[in-house]
Amino acid sequence: MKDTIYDEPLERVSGFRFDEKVARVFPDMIQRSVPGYKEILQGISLFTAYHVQPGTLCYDLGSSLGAASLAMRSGIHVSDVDIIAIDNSLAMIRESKHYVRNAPNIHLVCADFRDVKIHDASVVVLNYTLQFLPPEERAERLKIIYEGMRPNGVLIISEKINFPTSEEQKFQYAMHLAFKKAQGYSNLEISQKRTALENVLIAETFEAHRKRLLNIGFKQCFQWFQYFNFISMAAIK
Ligand code: GEK
Repeated sequence: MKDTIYDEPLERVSGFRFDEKVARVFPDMIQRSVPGYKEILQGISLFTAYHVQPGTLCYDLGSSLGAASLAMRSGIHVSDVDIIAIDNSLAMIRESKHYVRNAPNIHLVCADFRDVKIHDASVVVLNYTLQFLPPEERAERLKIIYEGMRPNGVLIISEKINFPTSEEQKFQYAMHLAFKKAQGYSNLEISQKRTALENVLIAETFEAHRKRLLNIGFKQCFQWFQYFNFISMAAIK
C-alpha cells in the first residue's frame, strides 16, 4: 500500500506515532524515505552469517514488520538460534505476523525494548530505532545491551545522523530531500512529515555514537554504510 499519510494539508500536524495507519503503509514508507534501507538489510544478513554463534539469541529491537529479523534469519546457518523481535507498537506487531508467520524461530514481542532482558546475544540489531529514544537514555540502554551480549557478538545500529559542519549538514539534508522528491513525495508531504518527526526522532553525529559505544566497552566500532544522512554502524564486543 502506498504511503499517502501526509499528502493532504493537515490543520495541525501531531507528533509521529507508529499506529495502524503507519503500519499498513510501512514497507512503502521506509523504502521511499530511508536511502539504502534494502542494502542495510542485506548487510544485516551478512553480519549475522559472520557473527552468529550456535546456542545464542539474536535480537531485533524496534522490529516494525520484521524485515531485519527476516534478514538475520537468512544469515543463520548454525544450530539452536532464536530471534527475538521486539516492538512497542501493537499495530506493528499485528501487521508483522503476516510477514513472519512461516518463521518459527522468530518470536514477536510487543513491549518497550527497555523492559526486556537481553541475554546470550550474539547479534543485536537497532535498525533505525535508537533515534527514537531520548538521547540522555541512550548510553545506559546500550550498556545494558552490551552486558547481555556474548564476547565477539555484533551490535548493528542504523541511524539518521547529523554532521559536525553546517556545510555538510546542509548538503546531506538537501540530498535527502532530493531523494524523497525522486521517490514521489510532494513538498507538502515532506514538510508535514518533518514537523511530525520534530522532537520525536533525535539525530546525533557518527562521532557521538562511536565515542559512546567505545566508552561502554565495545572493542571496535565502524561505520560500514552511508547514503546521505543515513548510516549504519557495527560494534563488536
Ligand atoms: C526495520 N527496524 O524495518 N521499544 C520498542 N520499539 C520501539 C521503541 C521502544 N522503546 N521505540 C520505537 N520503537 C525496522 C524499522 S522503525 C524506523 C524501525 C522508522 C519502534 C517503533 O514502534 C517502530 O516500529 C520502530 O521502532 C522504528 O528494519 O520508522 O524510522
